[in-house]
Amino acid sequence: MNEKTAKSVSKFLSLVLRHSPETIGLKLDENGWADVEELIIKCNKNGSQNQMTAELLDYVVENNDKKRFAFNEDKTKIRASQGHSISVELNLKEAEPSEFLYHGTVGKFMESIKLEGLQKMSRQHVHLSKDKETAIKVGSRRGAPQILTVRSGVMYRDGFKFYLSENNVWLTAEVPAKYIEFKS
Ligand code: HQG
Repeated sequence: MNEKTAKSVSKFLSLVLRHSPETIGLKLDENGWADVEELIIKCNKNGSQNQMTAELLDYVVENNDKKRFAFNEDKTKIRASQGHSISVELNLKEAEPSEFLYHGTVGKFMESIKLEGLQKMSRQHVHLSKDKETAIKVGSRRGAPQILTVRSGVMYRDGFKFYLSENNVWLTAEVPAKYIEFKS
């Protein structure tokens, strides 16, 4: 499998399974699942760059660098494991985080984050990483990365809820500024 093809399919799936299924006339159920057969047909009718096949979908689910997508048990349905902007009920597992988690961002957002804390912006949750390396990758998508250390242990003990997605991204509703260390 050509890695360039796999990446382009992953991007297209992120678009339709996290943000705008309507671009290809797809409907997700309330838990974010799309019917696999319907997805394949609609990708092929509506502008996927690559010819979508069950094999290609299998490959992307298995080999995706961040395991962004998952099948249900009998592989009739597929969904994104996190990262949605549309409202879906993922039945995320609540979990106790380690003492610190990390968030990668860029300098231009810093003033606002100092005032408002980390907000979920257009997504359903604030995304946090368990190590700095991952946070650096997340921040680098937008420019020179700035890494924020989140006092997740203290937040948790103060009653904030944390969730761990299927693909091991830490999620929470918001991080008030007082729980953020601005020097990493
Ligand atoms: C920033 C990717 C101003 C925040 C990644 C971020 C991740 C604020 C941007 C996942 C703010 C939102 C999510 C505030 C937060 N004022 N800016 N109060 N609070 N921000 O893309 O965390 O590859 O929605 O720092 O790897 O960058 O797509 O969130 O820069 O896991 O699977 O607002 O997306 O995963 O951006 O990335 P995003 P994110 P995938």
